[in-house]
Amino acid sequence: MTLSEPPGQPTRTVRLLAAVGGLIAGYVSLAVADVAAFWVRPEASPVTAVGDVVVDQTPAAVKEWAIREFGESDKAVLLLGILVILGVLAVGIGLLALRRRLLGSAAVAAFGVIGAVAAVTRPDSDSALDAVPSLAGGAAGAALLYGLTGLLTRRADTSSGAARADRRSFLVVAASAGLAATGAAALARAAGSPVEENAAASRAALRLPRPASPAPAVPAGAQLPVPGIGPFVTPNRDFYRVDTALVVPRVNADRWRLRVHGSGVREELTVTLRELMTRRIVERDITLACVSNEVGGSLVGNARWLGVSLADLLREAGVRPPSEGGPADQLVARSVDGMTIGTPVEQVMDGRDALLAFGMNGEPLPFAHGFPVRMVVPGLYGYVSACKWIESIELTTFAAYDAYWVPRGWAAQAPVKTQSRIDTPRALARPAAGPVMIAGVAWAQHRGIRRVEVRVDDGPWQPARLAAEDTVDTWRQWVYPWTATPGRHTLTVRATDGTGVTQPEQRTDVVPDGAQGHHSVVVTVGEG
Ligand SMILES: Nc1nc2c(c(=O)[nH]1)N[C@H]1C(S)=C(S)[C@@H](COP(=O)(O)O)O[C@H]1N2
Ligand SMILES: [Mo]
Repeated sequence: MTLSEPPGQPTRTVRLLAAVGGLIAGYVSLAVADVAAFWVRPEASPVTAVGDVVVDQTPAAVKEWAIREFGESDKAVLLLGILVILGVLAVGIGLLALRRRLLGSAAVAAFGVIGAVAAVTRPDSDSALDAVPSLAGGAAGAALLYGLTGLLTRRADTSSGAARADRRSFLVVAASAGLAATGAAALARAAGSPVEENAAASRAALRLPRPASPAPAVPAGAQLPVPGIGPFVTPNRDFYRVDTALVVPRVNADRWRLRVHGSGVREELTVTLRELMTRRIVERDITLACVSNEVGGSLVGNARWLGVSLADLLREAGVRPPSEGGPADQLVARSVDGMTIGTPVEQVMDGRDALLAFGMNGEPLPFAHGFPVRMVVPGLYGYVSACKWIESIELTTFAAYDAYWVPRGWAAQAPVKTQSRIDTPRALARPAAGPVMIAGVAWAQHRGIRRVEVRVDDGPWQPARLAAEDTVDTWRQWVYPWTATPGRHTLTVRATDGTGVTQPEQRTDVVPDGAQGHHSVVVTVGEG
């Protein structure tokens, strides 16, 4: 024993090892829970369940900030944040265990209980089994920490040979547990989750029916031959993704059901995917936009959807829109992960192509985009229309029910606002003087785009050339050939929709019902 280390005070080495012990115990807890969740239900893993709770409790302003700062990586950032916090707590628990061995282990177990409570109280949890992964992880971590701390505290005399041997055992046990947990997690991942396997198989086996009502052919002139404008049809792999799901739900199409019920439903319906596919199949090009899309942003995409008419299905159930005296003005779609999306019944039944879609650009919906079935309604932002992984539709009223985003500060009703975006030249580009194509897209779903104009600096608004219109439900490309002169220039675009209304200049926030304002980019033109 050295003079600087009075008896009973653990040495720095021992404290360091205790911290490592805490981290390893935490890591093993998560890995064990993850492996168990693979078998029970991937969404029941504690980090996902707690993350889901955080997502649900996050105020609109923070969500908006997260999307702005991190875009589609917002979920990865959240999970990383949770892991960092858990790491810090694990170090603290490791050090605590050095003094209060049982209390340290109890703390690890308590985290397991927190994870279990989060997992079973998620809206998509329908079984107490969802508690198992967190509890198993907590128990494994608690036991490991108890054992490891024992090796550190067994001998009061930390400098004796026996104590050194204990520390070696500590390292061996810690490393073996860490490696075993990593190996088990890797094996589980490689083997694939048995819960998910049948979902993937059901998607692979799905044959899309031919449309009785095909989408009108896209006019050849809808895609402008200008480098730098995105494709008219957004490929599935590039299609933006926005949802609250930390783990993408993987629904087995063979077990999928959609229930239609509620106020004004004469005959409650439950349909399978097979039944849906025997109905009149409709194919349409529809541009989908997110309310969180900033002016100039990329949370918008255009796809060819295959599905059935939602209005037809509702009529069959006896539903009438409010204009025909129906009692329900809101349709609440609910997804398998508990999301609720409220859509005006009037718009769904006013003749527009509101779809229950199962196909996207020629393939079954990708899991991330709502497999097996989602809603798509032209002219409404995704959060009030485009429910993915849909499992029920309830007819109710806006007065009686607030869907998920409404208490979080977003409008209950949100038609898409007219928007236009400059895709090329990019912001801060340095084109050479001479001819430069200014080009991009404009959208005002279900109203259509009548005119796009471009302004250079403070000059007059000049008409851009519009690409051929596909339908009023799709975006429209435009191009303005500019003769660029040397120096710094601000390029601005504005669109006028099919009703003759031009985008206002004033920028507004995306909350509560979508951003307004003109998109502009600043470029510096070099000498020709
Ligand atoms: N189940 C579920 N459906 C959802 C959401 C969600 O979080 N959960 N997000 C909505 C939002 S905000 C948008 S913009 C669209 C995005 O659809 P996409 O991810 O296929 O582009 O899905 C909508 N449908
Ligand atoms: Mo959205």
